[in-house]
Amino acid sequence: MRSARIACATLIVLAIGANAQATLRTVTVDETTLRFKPDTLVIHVGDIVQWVNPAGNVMGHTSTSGTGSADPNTGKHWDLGPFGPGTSVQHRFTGPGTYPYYCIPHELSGMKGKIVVLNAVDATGTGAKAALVALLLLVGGYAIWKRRSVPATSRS
Ligand SMILES: [Cu+2]
Repeated sequence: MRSARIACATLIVLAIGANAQATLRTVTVDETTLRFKPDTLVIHVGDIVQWVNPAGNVMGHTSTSGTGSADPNTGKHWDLGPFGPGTSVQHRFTGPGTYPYYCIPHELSGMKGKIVVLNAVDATGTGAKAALVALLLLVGGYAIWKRRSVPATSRS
């Protein structure tokens, strides 16, 4: 039982450690619709978002935090670009929250997006899933231990 607990604790630590790794996530500029794709991206703290302006596009774009030019905090978190066709820009998200952003030259066309940053461990994270599996193993181990403790004479 003690070794099972230690194994589970190790699994949980490994799960949290693995989930703390930074992942590179991509948002692509679609010039046919003047939209960021996807326009809402859910990531985890520590992840890096890369905005890509594909070669073949013809315009420069920005990724600027805030809801628009009227936002008093526009550009407070990041203000990248303009980046031309065939180039990209990146920003690493270090705090949880919902971060709206937009493209300065195409604000009036509605070119905007949102990055939702979740804590490293949450209900939908792989770390949480691994921790749940570890907990189920712990519960399972306990159930097996209980069954074995039942005297043979009491079995039907
Ligand atoms: Cu743009």
